[in-house]
Amino acid sequence: MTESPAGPALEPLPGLKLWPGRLDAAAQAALRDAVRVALGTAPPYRPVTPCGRPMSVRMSNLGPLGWVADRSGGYRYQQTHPATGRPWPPIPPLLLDLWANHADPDRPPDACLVNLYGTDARMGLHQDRDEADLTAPVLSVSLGDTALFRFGPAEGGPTRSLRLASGDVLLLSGPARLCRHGIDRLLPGSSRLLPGGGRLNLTLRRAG
Ligand code: MD3
Ligand code: FE
Repeated sequence: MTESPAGPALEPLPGLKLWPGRLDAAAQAALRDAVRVALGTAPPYRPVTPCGRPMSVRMSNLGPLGWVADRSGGYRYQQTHPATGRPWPPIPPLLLDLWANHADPDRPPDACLVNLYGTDARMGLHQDRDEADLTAPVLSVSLGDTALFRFGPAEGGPTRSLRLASGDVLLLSGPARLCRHGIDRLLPGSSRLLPGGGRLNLTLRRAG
């Protein structure tokens, strides 16, 4: 697997660590292809928020548990795809290796949320708190077009933004685990990795 220099290049908030370009072009293409195959049996769909609004980001999941949302059940993790009723496909080994190297070698992830952004998709500021153990880290991998990622302290207050480019890996641990965050917009045309453009974000978690 592709190795990069030892520590994270950036730690803009305590516990928020960024490895820019952690995956080289070959690793990005291999991961893109593995996810594309997996999504053949777990088709991306637009989750509907409890207030009835379809999200602009399309989602699917990999691994034993997947994050889902709908009008009736709210936000939760479940073992099956809401439309097909089938178990989610496995998490690709490359992602499990990244987790072992950067997050926690002793406790593997049991969920990988797949977020697909079209040119106009966005994700509003939120906290991730549907996981059973909120002390376990989250690891995010970005592929495709660069995104403007916004983040700020859990308690509220000023936010900052950061570009997440294809191949970047972000770790949210400790004090950053409950930070508020979202995606303001994409920079269209910034990557040629995904046919037709757009962005693919993979977040590894311990959900159960
Ligand atoms: C900070 N995804 O899936 S990745 C999400 O780019 C999510 O699709 C965004 O927010 C995306 O929940 C941002 C960076 C990220 C992911 C998970 C986090 C930041 C996080 C969990 C806790 C704190
Ligand atoms: Fe999030």
